[in-house]
Amino acid sequence: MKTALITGVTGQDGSYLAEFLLSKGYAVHGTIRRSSVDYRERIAHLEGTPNFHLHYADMGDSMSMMQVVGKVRPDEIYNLAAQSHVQVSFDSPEFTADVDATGVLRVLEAVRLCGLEKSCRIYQASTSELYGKVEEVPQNENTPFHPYSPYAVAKLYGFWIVKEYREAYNMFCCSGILFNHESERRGETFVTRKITLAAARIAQGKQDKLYLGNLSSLRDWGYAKDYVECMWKILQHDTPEDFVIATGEQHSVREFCYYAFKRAGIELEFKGEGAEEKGIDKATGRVLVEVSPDFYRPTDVVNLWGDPTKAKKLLGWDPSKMTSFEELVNLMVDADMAKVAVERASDHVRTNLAEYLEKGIVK
Ligand code: NAP
Ligand code: F7E
Repeated sequence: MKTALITGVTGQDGSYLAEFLLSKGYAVHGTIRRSSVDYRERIAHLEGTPNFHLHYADMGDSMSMMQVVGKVRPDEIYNLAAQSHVQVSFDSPEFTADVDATGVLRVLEAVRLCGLEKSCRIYQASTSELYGKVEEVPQNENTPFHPYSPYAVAKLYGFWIVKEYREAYNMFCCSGILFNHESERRGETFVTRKITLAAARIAQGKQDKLYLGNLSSLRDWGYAKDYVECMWKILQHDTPEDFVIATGEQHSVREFCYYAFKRAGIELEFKGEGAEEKGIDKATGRVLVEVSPDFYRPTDVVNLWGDPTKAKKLLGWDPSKMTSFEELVNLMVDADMAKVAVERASDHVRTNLAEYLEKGIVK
């Protein structure tokens, strides 16, 4: 039985990857952080599963990293832990650098200091944000990097230190340059999930309007569940190499919004430009989407489009067999429609219960 260690197992990708590796027969160990409230909802269904184990460790704390690597002695490490929100990286640049840049070094050094550099394969969660202010479209493994946020600059260090350890110490460590991948488990402040949740709430009368930033920004969006399999494939490849993983299709934030509202039963029409642009419900004339400059970034990456030719050739990655853009939007909206319906039902029960208690109908 192979043993894998996943840092960031409580995140979107970590939770799907843990499920995937368990299904492949791995013993899966994940790192978690102490929190005053328990936010392990993405992995709650896995806790108690044989072969699934959790350990406290923080990317900012080399001792905890050494301890967990030394104890688990993994065959494979998937380093997914990161401060992953680009906009937040402008507010917390030092924390982002510590976790997303130096944190990678801590993992690599922990492997070396535990004497595992010959046996342990390491996957680093790199990102299309490295292309930033893009210098060519679409982007592949040879496209020059031009990071355009504190997040991307930190991730660039992660990319290069992985390459350095591969060359200097002959370690099997690789970066997956993954383009945006989303799911029903996506954090609620990333644009796709913010939109699908708002579409569900607006359709069910729980929210009036959605405020967004740059509607024209372009992304190559895939489904997270499809992407985690590629992380594993990258580590099963004969030689340690870096790979772009993407769908090869590009859509705007505006388009994502249009399809999400459509799935929720609302047809939007966009009128106006820049900060004055609005998404209007065609049936009622109500303005449901507005632009708020609060969501603009000091520097924004606006033209990401991946070219996954290398992964197609060497890893058998076939985007045409994966979840399509429209299927992705639909599955996210459907999940949020169900979530909001459950919230409404429990609101209803609470309101009725309060009324019955007040009237003495129930005691
Ligand atoms: P996510 O949902 O934000 O998950 C991030 C994970 O990192 C969480 O488990 C989080 O723990 C953990 N973490 C954050 N700071 C930590 C620290 N100081 N010490 C230990 N753990 C810490 O991100 P994701 O979407 O799954 O992405 C996974 C990785 O892929 C990240 O490195 C991200 O930068 C990268 N990436 C993501 C995408 C994408 O489109 N999703 C694309 C390219 C690359 P808590 O739950 O305790 O916060
Ligand atoms: O923004 C625009 C925003 O925050 C996408 C992370 O997983 O993918 C993710 O980073 C675009 C940007 O993702 C809003 O300006 C408009 O141009 O969903 P996002 P991201 O920045 O692409 C990469 C690959 C990662 O590596 C990261 O870890 O959408 N946008 N209006 C908005 N974005 C947000 N969040 N909120 C808005 O209201």
